[in-house]
Amino acid sequence: MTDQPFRLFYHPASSASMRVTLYLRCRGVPLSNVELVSTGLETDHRGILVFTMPVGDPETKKAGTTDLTAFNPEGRIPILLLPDGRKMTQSGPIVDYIEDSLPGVAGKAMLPDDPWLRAEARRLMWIVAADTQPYQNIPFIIQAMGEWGMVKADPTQHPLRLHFIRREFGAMEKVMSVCAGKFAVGDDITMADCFLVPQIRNALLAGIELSAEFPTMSRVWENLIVVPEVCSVLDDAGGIVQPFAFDAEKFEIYSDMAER
Ligand SMILES: N[C@@H](CCC(=O)N[C@@H](CS)C(=O)NCC(=O)O)C(=O)O
Repeated sequence: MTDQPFRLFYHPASSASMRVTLYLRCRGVPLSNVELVSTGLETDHRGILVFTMPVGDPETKKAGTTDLTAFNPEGRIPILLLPDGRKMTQSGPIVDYIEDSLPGVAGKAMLPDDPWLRAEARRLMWIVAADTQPYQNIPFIIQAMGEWGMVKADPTQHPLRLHFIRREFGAMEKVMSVCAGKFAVGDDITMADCFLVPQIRNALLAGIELSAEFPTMSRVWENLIVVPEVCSVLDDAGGIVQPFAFDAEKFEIYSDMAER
């Protein structure tokens, strides 16, 4: 590694970003190793959150625009920028790369040593990142209502969103009833917990009653939210329930127009 830090482009309103910031905080990676760079945040005419390049950042100046797609063609965060200009996207590969590239960081690696349990942790991470978050994502729900004729409802508690959260939480509850200890896999915090926390936070905004429906996940959640590092990341992002997922006023106007 060079003397210059990696730079993580993230936003506190982004649940995929929170997977990485939780990993960094819990793993004890100093800001001198991975600098946190908050993106800008706007909303479009539908009320959907749009992450932008941070005004005044050297990378924004280089790109000549605040349009995030100029920096990452996926248009998504988190993004890890290396001092040599390479960029990595996708929360899973980002945490793996940081873990593999920071041999000097003290403390315990955030995956179990046992290969099977390591795979269990990765299984939970993939269920969150691949099978849950994309289908319950508010932009997807708003677009499906406005453009593809899906039934109209409050985007945060839309039936499609609830269906996918319940379906995948049901699967994770079964997996965790075997592998969970104090945390998702055993008694130490792992990367699986870093992926679970923001997804549970989204589920709370959707009105899911965790303790009634998913008791193992609920127990792990209760243990997680008293861990100081987890608490501090949640505080930075506005609390244990996601505070701002879309612009309700713009959404109302947009969905009224879509109905006509
Ligand atoms: N699979 C990606 C998901 C990233 C993602 O969906 N990020 C959201 C914020 S939580 C985003 O940037 N959305 C903006 C957009 O889709 O235009 C990952 O794990 O990093």
